[in-house]
Amino acid sequence: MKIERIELRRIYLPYVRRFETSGWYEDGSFAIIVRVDADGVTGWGEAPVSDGPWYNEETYQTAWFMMQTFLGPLLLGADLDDPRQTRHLFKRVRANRMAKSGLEFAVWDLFAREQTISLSQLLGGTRDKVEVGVSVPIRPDIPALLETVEGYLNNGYKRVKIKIKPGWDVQPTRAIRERWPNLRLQVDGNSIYHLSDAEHLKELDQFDLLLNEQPLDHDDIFDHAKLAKLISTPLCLDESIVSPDHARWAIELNACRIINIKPTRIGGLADAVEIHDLAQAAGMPVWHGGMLETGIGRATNVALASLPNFSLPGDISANDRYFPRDIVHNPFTLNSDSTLTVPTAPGNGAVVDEAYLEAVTQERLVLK
Ligand code: OSB
Ligand code: MG
Repeated sequence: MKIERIELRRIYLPYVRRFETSGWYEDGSFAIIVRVDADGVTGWGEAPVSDGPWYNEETYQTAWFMMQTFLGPLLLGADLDDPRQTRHLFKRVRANRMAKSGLEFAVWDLFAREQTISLSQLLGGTRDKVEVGVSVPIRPDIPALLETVEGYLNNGYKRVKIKIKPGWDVQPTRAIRERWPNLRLQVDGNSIYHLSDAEHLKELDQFDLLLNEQPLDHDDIFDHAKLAKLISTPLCLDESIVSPDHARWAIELNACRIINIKPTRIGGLADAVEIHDLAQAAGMPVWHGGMLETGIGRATNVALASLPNFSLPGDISANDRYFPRDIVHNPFTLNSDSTLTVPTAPGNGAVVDEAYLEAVTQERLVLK
């Protein structure tokens, strides 16, 4: 398929509540929504970038610039036989993986829609439902945290992740564990700790956590391998795993026992599938993380999470946990077994609400 037109939209879509981590907070999504057109077919993608370089180095401004100046022109006019060729087109451009993935997602969606098969099918998915949990932001105090968690449990989520930071780690984890002894619980420090905090992090071992996600630096693998020897809670890497090579290094160094896969952090679905396969061959489970995506990125994530080695619940909650109103007509709803149903419609399955998308668009650019 020859890519004839690329449209970028930077949106602002308010969240239902503030999302706060160890290093930043957000009150809404600053995602870039991508539309590509070829042979009368339309594909949609999303780069879930934010207003600052807090999670990784990208922001909506850098991603916009990279898409407009380098990545868009590389993709425009390209005649592709397979969506996996997109990563080769982009290979000369270093890093900027969220910018790449927004475009790459749209190309995958385009191919699946053209072949009238679901994105899950095109990626090699094997499940019709994916298990999901909820990621709970840092809250002002313990009563507020317990109330928030209780609300999500009442909604039907059966796995909870809490954001932690120094001064908000052992205590909130203990409070949740005491109240819900059997809850599937995990923590995420978003790179706020240092190896010298190992003794402190070891205190979390008493709470029977599923995993401890990315306590150390965003680009560290080496010290995580050291930390892994000092604590019994399974370490999971998020920020540090940005390519199949990084996954291989982490596996060979025993820097983690679990990998959080976010295709946007990795630069696209092709590399994400490669990491999935690599981990599977090494006997390592993966799970699907989230970046508070709109209904477009969320549909892409659900399709990827239908692959067989995604064996822990994902951070892919139903749309209404994030947005009062989303930019799709068919938001996901939570099934009673804490799953989302994998779309079977062609492509990622998202039916874009183009009128509302237009209403929340802050900036628009067409390349053709
Ligand atoms: O570290 O997993 C993370 C959100 C934004 C940036 C980083 C992270 C997160 C989440 C939320 O934890 C996951 C989600 O529900 O989308
Ligand atoms: Mg994380």
